[in-house]
Amino acid sequence: MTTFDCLVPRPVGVTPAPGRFVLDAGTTLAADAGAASAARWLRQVLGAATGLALPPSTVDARIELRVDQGVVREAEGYRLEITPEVVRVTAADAAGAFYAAQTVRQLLGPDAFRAANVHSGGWSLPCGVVVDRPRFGWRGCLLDVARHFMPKNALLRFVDLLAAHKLNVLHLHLTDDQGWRMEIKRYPRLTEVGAWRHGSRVGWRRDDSHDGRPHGGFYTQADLHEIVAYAAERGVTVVPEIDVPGHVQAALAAYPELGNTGERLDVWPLWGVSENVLNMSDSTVKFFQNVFDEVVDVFPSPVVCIGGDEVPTVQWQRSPEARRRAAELGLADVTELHGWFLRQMAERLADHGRRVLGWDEMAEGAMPEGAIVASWRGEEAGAMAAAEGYDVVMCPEQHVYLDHRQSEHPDEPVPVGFLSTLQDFYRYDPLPAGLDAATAHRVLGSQAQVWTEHLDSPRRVDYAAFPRLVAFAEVVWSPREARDLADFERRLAEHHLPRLDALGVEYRPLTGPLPW
Ligand code: TNX
Repeated sequence: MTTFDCLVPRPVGVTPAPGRFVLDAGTTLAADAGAASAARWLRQVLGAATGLALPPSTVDARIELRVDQGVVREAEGYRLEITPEVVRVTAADAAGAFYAAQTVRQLLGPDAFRAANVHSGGWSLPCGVVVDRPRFGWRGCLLDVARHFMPKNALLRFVDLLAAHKLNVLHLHLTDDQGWRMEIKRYPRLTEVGAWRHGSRVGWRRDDSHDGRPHGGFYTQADLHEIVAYAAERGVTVVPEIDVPGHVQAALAAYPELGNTGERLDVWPLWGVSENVLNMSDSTVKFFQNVFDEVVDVFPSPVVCIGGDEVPTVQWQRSPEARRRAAELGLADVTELHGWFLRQMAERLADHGRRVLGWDEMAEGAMPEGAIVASWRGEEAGAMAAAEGYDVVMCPEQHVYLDHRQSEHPDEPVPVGFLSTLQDFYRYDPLPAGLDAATAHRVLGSQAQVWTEHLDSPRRVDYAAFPRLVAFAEVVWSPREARDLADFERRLAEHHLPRLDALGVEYRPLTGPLPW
C-alpha cells in the first residue's frame, strides 16, 4: 500500500490522514476547462493501466480537477486533497492540474505506469493533502537529435518521461555539423543533403573521434507540429535550437554559398567542432532569418535557441571578405562578427515576439536585448550575466551533462567528460553560493543536456538519462531544504525504479551487471 513517502520529486508539503480512497468501476472524473488536458491525460493513462473508464460526471464526481488561482497562486502549483469520498485537485493553471494528475498516478503504485492492466489487487490512494509547486520555472532537458537522429516516437516517449518527472522544457538541438534535422520548406536541401551523413570508407570503427557509420533522418514540419502539441498537452514547452554561426557544416554541405571557402563539403563525419562556419554576407543573414521565420511558425515557444557556442574564427581571420565586412560594420575585428550575427538573428526573432536563448559564448560580445544565457562552461558566465540583468539557465557541463560517464567501470559506454554520478546530480544546486537575492531571481532554472555523439539510439539515451534525470528533477522541483540524498535513494530504489521498469525505461541499474 502506497504512502506519500513514495513521491518523486518530493512535494513541498504533505499532511497524511487516515483512510484510503478506492477507485472502482463507479469512480467518475470531472474537470473544468482549465484542467481539461490533465483530465484527458489521467483518463487515458489510468484507463490503460487499470481498465477503469473514469467516466465524466456533472454531478458528484469522485475525482475532480479545477483551476482556481484564488486558492493556488504559484505558477504550476497544485493542491491535492484525498479523502475516502473524493479526490479534489485545485491548481493554479493547466500545468499544475497536470502535475497533480502525475502525483495521483505515482500514488497508485508502479502498475499504474503499465500500458495494460496486470494488477489484481485493486486500486487505492492514501488520504491526506499534498501542497506542491516547483522551485524553478525552467526545468529543462536538452536532447541532441543532430548527432544522432531519434525517431519521432522516441521523442513523444521522451516528452512523456520528462512530464512524469515534472520537467517542463524540451530543448531540441536540431542542427549541428553532423546533421540538420528540421524540414525547412524554403531550403529543401537542408534535409535532402544535410540530414544524411556518409560512413567512413575504411569501415565502421568506434572511437572518440567518430563511429564511421552512415546515419540520417529528419522531422517534417508536420512531425514537429505533432511533437509540440503533444508536449503542450503535458506542460512541456519545446524550445528549438538552430545552432549558428558555428556547428553548421551540415548546412554548408547543402548550401556551400553559406560558407567562407567555396569548398564542397560533406556533412561532417567526425565528432568535435568543425572549423567551417557561416560567412557573414547579407545573403547569409537573410537565409537564416528565413529559416527562423519557419522555426517560429512551427514552434510557439516564447524562447528560441540560436546556439552561438564554439565558433572557430580561423576562416574569418583568413578571409578578406570577412575582414572587410567587420570593418564596414564598425567592428574592432572579425571575432566580433560572431556577436553581430547573433544580434541579427535575435532582432528578427524579436519581430516575431520571441526571446533568444544562446550558449554562454554569446555573453562575450554585446548581447541581444532580452537574451537568455545558457551557462554551460561553468556557472560564472551565468552569474555575471545575471548580475548584469540578463536571465540565465544554468547548464554547467561539470554538473548536468547526461552524456558524461556515470562510473569508471570499464563496461561504461565511451566515457566522455567528467565523472557525473547519480549522487553528483542530486547534490547540484542551480543557485551558485554567494549569489545575492536580487540576482538569484534571474536564474530561471536549470537544464540537463543529453549530447548524443556517443548515444546512437533511444536505448542509449535511456541509459544515459536515467536515473540521473530523476535526481535532477528533484533538484529543480523540490525546495532546497527538503533535499535529502539518503531519502531520495530510498524512494528511487523502492518506488521509482519499479515505475521506470513498468514504463520500459532502460535506465542504468544501481547495482548488478550493466547492459552494455
Ligand atoms: C559541448 S555544450 C558542446 C556540444 C557537445 C558537448 C559534448 C555545448 C554548447 N557544446 O556540442 O556535444 O560538449 O559533451
